[in-house]
Amino acid sequence: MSDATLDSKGGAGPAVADDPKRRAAFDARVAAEGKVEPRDWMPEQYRKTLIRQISQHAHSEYVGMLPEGNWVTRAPTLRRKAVLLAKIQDEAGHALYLYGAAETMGVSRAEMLDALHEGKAKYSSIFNYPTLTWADVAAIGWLVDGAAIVNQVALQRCSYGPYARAMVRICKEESFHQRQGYEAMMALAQGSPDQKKMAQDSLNRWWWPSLMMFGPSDRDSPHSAQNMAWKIKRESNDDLRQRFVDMTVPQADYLGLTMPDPDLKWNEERGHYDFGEIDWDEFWRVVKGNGVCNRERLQARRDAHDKGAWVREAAVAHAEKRAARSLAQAAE
Ligand code: FAQ
Repeated sequence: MSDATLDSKGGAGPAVADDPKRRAAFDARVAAEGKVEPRDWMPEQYRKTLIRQISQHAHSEYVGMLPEGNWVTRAPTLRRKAVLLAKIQDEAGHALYLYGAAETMGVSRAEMLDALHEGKAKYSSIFNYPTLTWADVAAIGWLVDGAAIVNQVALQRCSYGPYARAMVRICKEESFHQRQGYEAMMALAQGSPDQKKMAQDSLNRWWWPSLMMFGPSDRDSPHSAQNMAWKIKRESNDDLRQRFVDMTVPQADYLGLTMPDPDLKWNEERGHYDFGEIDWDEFWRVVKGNGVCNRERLQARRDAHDKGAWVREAAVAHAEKRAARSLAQAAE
């Protein structure tokens, strides 16, 4: 990206002058549910917002491999290990689709990764919690992938074409992730008393952080109004969170597990579950880099990046050698 620079939040893009005529055409296309494609004119703020959101989303998939990776060598059976490995590889694939989608907006992968490694770009708060037991791997599949799907199904209708299309495949894969997590949780919940206790403990620790994945409440969400108007976001943080609660409570009931929320109850009038207040102090603490695992996660990513430097250098050297060879052949 030669003509674009990253701002402090990882936003980028060439300086495109606002143009009322093009702006009106853009607004009309978005209003008519048309897709915006990479070569189309778009407001500079639309581009920056999408680079921020898509790159944060990519970083979440990328960092999100770490908590589960912690259990690959300790999965209880060969079958569980094979499934877990496949799932983690899927997350790496999701990061790649998403980095690719963000690149179509004129930011390079190296710039996005620098922003992550320097702590300038965010990634989902959920991945800053530790995976203490095997049940946490099950809980991630059931709850974290479950929450991710609810959010991402809505993003399939995002106005930016490459992001919306990436979401279609990602949702299919997340759906398999959620099912395998629920199935692993069921094995524990229906197992020995110790296994059931482990499942319950895991639900107790992951429930509230999963609700935080949907972001701040609508009244405290600075980006929501503009993102909804541009149809980047199709449903509000609170509406999606409510959908996740309504969907997940019966699943916990079926497992015979108890939600760690004394205020949780069905509200006949609303047709939804009421639930307790989220600890927003904890949310912002984690988002600002001070959760239990923030430092460890970033260090792990930086180390992996440094260790992979020789691969990137070798790939570039190989590409240069091939290019030089074809030039020489063409000159013969
Ligand atoms: N964590 O005004 P809003 C997954 C930030 S994928 C950290 O509401 P917006 C797969 C937000 O960025 C999970 N930061 O912002 C998997 C903004 O910060 P900024 C990731 C958060 O964008 C499963 C500020 O707070 N999914 O799990 C969080 O309109 C298992 C104000 O917030 C996505 O990224 C948070 N939870 O709405 C992988 C989906 N929430 O930039 C491995 C795409 C908010 O102003 C294993 N993203 N913030 O400094 C979105 O849908 C939206 O960006 C939201 C936030 C809903 C996350």
